[in-house]
Amino acid sequence: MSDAPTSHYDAIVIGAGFGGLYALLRLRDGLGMSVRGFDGAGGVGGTWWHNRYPGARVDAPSAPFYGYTFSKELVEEWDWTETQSSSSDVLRYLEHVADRFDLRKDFEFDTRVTGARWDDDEQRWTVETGRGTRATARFVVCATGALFVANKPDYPGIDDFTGPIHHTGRWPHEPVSFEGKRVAVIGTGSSGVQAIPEIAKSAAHVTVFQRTAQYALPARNRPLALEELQAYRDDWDDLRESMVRRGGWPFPTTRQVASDHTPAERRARYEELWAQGGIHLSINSYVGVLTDEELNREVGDFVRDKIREIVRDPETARKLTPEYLFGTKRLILDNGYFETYNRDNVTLVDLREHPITSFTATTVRTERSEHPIDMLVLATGFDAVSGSMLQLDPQGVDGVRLSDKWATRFYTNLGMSIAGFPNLFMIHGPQSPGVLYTMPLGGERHVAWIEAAIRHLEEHGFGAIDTTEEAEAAWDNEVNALANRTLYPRTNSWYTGANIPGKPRQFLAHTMGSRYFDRIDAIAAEGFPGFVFTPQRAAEHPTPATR
Ligand code: NA7
Repeated sequence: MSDAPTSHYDAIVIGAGFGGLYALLRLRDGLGMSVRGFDGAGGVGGTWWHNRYPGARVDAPSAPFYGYTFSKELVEEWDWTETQSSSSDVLRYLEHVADRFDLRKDFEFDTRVTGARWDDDEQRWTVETGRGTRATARFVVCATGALFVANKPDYPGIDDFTGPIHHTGRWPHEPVSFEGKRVAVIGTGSSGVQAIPEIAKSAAHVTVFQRTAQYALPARNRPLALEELQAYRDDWDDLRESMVRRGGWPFPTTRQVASDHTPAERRARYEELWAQGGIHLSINSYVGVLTDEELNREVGDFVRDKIREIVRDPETARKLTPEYLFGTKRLILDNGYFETYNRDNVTLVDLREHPITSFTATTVRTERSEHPIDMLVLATGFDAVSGSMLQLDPQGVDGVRLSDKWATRFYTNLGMSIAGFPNLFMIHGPQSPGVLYTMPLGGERHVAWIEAAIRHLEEHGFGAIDTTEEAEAAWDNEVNALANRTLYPRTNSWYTGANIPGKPRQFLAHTMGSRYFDRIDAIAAEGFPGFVFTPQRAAEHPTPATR
């Protein structure tokens, strides 16, 4: 590490998205600590700072549920405008939160943390930033984002392409015009499916390069009437309680068993839920869509039929029809995705039939065809969940690097703590519910646990909290066993790490959010079994820079 001047804090928070903002707030105002936040972006927002591609929207139960729940005043005062919030609305909301709780002054933006090293004698972390500065702190909270490290394909010649290349997960902040342009889009996950209809509205031509056909359910986004929002506010305590009890989902999920209905009745139910939009078809049709293969295939068949109904050209419809088990990749909520293929200016290339072979300065080539293009949009996703922690690559006890510890498998305890990396906490880390739960609420609950752990440590005069490899192995077994009860692991997806060449194959999320959060609350209440506390070593800590 360099000889840069060093500032000292009680805690450092990395990331200014939902999780990081709330972590800073609680550690600063709840624990009275001096806290410094860092983010490589130019402002608050985290994922929402970077994912500003056209059409970007929340793909979970949205307004007002995709927002903080800790402050009723905040719920009362923020007027969400649509049922599926757009990325710009979420960003405005987070800017409002940052101002309302005076969080900006404690963050350094445009400042990426490039390294973090634990000193076992001092019981402190030292972090180094891309600006050449250094800071130390007793605690580091990594709110580094589950969808942060962009996955960029390395097709032969891609760097020879002379037109603009935009990754959806690193979208420019200046407006991007598609007017009159021939645009290639690679990737049809949520980002591609959301962006393609918007790009097609003004581009001269859009050629979509699809590796896997996807299920997408109609989002049926619409303006959120103030009366509707007010009804949610009036009912807020119950709705929040419902989210806590039901895996982050604010409404009752179905208890209906498929075999109690005839095939015709089931079909009618699917139609109703399709018309309703959102993820209802998955969670409100029948119990077990993600565990019962027969039911899953039936729901999948229903969506396949819908695609064939919507897309007029039968060959295009065939290519767009997914084969994998319904819902085992992230379910996509779309706004006119399949309809877009009925436009004259949209062409679909199936990469399974015609793989991309190379790029030239002005074209994309497949084995069969060459496509002249003016712009390339990469909607190719992320090195999800573990990628941002590995990019940080902290060094724990004895200088062990996380990249070595995680070379073949991502071990954690509770998805928040890593053995050999004391006083370092992750929000939405691997093996926590993360992306399978409503993320703002999940982040709040992680922060509450971290706050309780630090409080416990302070009250007992401990200097460090760590976990053990035994606890990690037990946690790994539990997360795996739960995942194996579902159909998720049967499909290659970013949930299993399969989208990144060479990444360890492992189901990256805890599948039962409510059970998980009850469990971590109980662990905190029981004095943190599975964790090891070390007495404070340093007689005195460096004076914090700010308080
Ligand atoms: P996703 O869901 O990972 O989608 C990425 C898409 O890009 C998907 O269709 C991939 O096909 C495709 N892909 C990835 N690499 C390549 C290469 N090398 N060549 C061709 N196609 C490729 O990322 P998103 O950004 O759409 O969504 C991520 C999450 O953000 C989403 O779930 C929401 O929660 C928000 P594949 O299916 O792997 O065959």
